[in-house]
Amino acid sequence: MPHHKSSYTARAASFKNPTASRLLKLMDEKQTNLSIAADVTTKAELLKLADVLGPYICVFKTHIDIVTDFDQDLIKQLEALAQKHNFLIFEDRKFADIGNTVKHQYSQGVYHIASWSDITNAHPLPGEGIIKGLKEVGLPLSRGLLLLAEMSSAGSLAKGAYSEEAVRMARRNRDFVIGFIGQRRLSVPLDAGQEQEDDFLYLTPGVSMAQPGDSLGQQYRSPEQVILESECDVIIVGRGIYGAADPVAKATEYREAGWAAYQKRLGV
Ligand code: 5BU
Repeated sequence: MPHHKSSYTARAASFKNPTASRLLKLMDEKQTNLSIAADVTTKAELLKLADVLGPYICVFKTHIDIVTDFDQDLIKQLEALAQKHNFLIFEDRKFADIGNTVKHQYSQGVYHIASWSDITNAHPLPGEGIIKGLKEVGLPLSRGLLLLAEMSSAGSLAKGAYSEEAVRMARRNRDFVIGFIGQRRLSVPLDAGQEQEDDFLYLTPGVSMAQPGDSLGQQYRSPEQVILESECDVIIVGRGIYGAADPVAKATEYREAGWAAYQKRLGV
């Protein structure tokens, strides 16, 4: 059976990485494949979103470097909310440098991302050294990495052979690379000696039920297009939720749409 036709829980066992298994199980437990892109610029707003939306999401996605009044207490409180509501934290850092540099960017600096973010992501652009560098830091902490195989923005250069190579890199690093940021489940010819495709998670930004895009190149698709047609696993929604007058009501709508599409995919 193709991976995307199995339940999230059934797929959890095939991942050695504990963060991937935990995510898949909690999605079925909480009945949600919704991730919020919490792109707000103050500590108070970020924590408020985590607390009010926590019950409806599987992953809380941050851009920690846009928070103007960042401090360590923000991390402490965010971790407490992740525990309270049982969601994972994903710092959308998009690392893009050589292995030795990203190692420091991941573990040190102001943010110490590896110490609190369950999941982070990296561009495959520099080659496999970027994975090896991040892995040195992240694997001992049981973290998971997503590779940016594709982007949602118009004119993205991450396509074709580039995206396929991302899949091959992931196959070689399955202990740490748990999946992709992408627009669709990728189908790449098996490597020599490989008997069946490895399962990977696909988390997909560029989701809105209201807009076709924004004025800066963002392109949106619906939860049904992403989960059912493109066979991805998690919908990532930002302005469609936090920009609405009632974010909790909107989160409920996106959660229901994402879940209905998943059930349709399973044939439930
Ligand atoms: P939006 O408000 O739903 O458009 O926010 C989308 C979020 O996903 C935002 O945090 C982006 O940085 C992030 N994103 C994206 O939009 N497209 C991509 O291909 C990647 C990340 Br990778």
